[in-house]
Amino acid sequence: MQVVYTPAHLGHDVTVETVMGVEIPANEVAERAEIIRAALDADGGFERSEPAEYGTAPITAVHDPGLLSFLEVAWSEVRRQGLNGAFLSADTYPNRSMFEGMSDEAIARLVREPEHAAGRAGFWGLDSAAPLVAGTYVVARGAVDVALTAMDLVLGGATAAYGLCRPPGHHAARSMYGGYCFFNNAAIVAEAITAATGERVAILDVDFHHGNGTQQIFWRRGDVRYVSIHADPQRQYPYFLGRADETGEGDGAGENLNIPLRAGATNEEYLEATDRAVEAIAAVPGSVVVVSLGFDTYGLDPIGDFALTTDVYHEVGRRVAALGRRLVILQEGGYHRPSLGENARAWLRGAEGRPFEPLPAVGFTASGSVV
Ligand code: Q9C
Ligand code: ZN
Repeated sequence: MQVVYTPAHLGHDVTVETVMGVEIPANEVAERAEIIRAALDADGGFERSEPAEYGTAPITAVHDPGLLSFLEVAWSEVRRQGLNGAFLSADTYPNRSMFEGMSDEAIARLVREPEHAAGRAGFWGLDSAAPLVAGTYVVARGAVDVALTAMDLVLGGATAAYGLCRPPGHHAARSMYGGYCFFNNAAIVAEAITAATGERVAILDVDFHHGNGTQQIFWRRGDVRYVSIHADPQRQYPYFLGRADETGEGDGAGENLNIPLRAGATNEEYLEATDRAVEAIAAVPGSVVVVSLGFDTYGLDPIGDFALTTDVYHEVGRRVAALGRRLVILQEGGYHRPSLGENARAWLRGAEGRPFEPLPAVGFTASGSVV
């Protein structure tokens, strides 16, 4: 399988984030992509390719051009406005209750982008968990290029291709960034596939979190089926979307399937959910599936609460590939760095029908010697 990767992701150099007002070391860091890249190199069974450049047209096919313009200038505005923070996050958000009782016309007129960078971050952002830094815009554009390059490998005849996207994408909605995501790589690819082929497309989202952005973008679409297995939003981010009764509207009625799972979900429960998800995809026509692949479902993930082990990723990859459809596999989350490389190898080898044997763990001590 081809692995699309670019070292350009290093420019989105995030070191800290805030969670509920407390500063912590960032979860979505550059090392994640480097660990996966190194593990797939060490495997020997994967080939690497560089992304091509696709420009902004595929992005504005699913995102508000205003979001793109904001992200493009956000960091230079931070510095122009004399803000000295390590990253940009919002000051206030336009909470829906701020406008309670006002007419739709009034709201349409009043809810607009202010000048202050921290107000603009509130206008376009979902939460404080997507640190925006100097390199973010260029790197987020690069992640889209990685995803579209993987798509083109598949449209060109490959059975599957893997895009090592960083930053991830599935929390980004048409007019919103958030949750470590800036552009919705999977949604951009799904839209581009429908445009190129005229076929229906399915998106299977197996990140630990609900892909609220992907769901929102395709909510009314009859040609894109979104199926997601994730932590119940009663207890986990993004809290306000991801419940089982969200099924789509209009042409999209019945095209959205959410499978929320309990805390502590086991391999067995996860495979049951996988079978349901795969069945929902097999039920409608189409020859390509876009996979939003996250490893924050792993038992030791610092922000997840499932109990999965590496073996189950091999089996999930195998069951998804057994659909007999071509796969554009795009990296989303996964924050337990010691397991990321093996989990990615297991999933992708499963998708290729290859067996999985663990590679001996290689670590480095503080003095630099191999252990
Ligand atoms: N207590 C992705 O996995 N909130 N995004 C973390 C931890 C943000 C996750 C809070 C989670 C975003 C792509
Ligand atoms: Zn996630």
